[in-house]
Amino acid sequence: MVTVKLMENVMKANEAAAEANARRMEEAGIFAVDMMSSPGSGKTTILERTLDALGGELRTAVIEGDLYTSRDAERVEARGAQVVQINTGGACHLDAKVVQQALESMDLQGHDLLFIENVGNLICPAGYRLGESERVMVLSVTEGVDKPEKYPAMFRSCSVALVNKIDLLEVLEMDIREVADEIRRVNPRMKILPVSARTGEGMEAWYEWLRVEVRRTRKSAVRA
Ligand SMILES: Nc1nc2c(ncn2[C@@H]2O[C@H](COP(=O)(O)OP(=O)(O)OP(=O)(O)O)[C@@H](O)[C@H]2O)c(=O)[nH]1
Ligand SMILES: [Mg+2]
Repeated sequence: MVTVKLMENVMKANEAAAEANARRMEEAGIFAVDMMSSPGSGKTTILERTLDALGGELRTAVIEGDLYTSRDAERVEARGAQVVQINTGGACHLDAKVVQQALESMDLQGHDLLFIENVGNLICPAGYRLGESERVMVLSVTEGVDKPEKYPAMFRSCSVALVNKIDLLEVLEMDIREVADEIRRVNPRMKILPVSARTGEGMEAWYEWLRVEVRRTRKSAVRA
């Protein structure tokens, strides 16, 4: 059927562009993270805090994916990062082609770490590789413990879950172990980092993970 073929072609073109993006970033020795979550889980707040903490240590750039506005881009730019805004014009996810265009306008050699904040959506972004080194998702505790089972593709496609807003656990009468168990039922290999971007609790483990991955990426770029 024609519609199936069209979709196959779209996915093939995306894979090819994702491969090209991955190669470019590997050559430049950049560790690239695709940050995904539902709207409002705290992706931008986590980025702001991360830039404050690691700004003096890692040269960090950000690609901001948003439907129409540049509000998140302005927030991270204020923290000193080089930022490229992508407005999808209503599309519910980024794809590798638009990221390829964004990479063209960036000084890749001058950076160690690239965050790509995807459009807030727990479904569509999971299907599109961008050429990232790792996929990281944010699940805020206010979203409820049933989300891993209801949106398994996103949880299976990521290697790290930042469980955000743990400062609210007490008000919500929630146990973080219950959230972790639900995630592991869907993805037993997920690295789970409970954090509060508001208070900073747990954020050091996230920074350490980033430092280790950046070092590993740099080393393999030097060897190649
Ligand atoms: N209590 C609490 N609020 C938080 C925390 N992290 C973020 N928020 C708040 O949650 C709201 C949404 O945060 P954002 O960082 O904009 O979320 P986002 O995932 O970037 O949202 P989109 O880009 O629209 O998908 C803001 O009001 C933040 O201040 C946290 O750890 N604790
Ligand atoms: Mg945001």
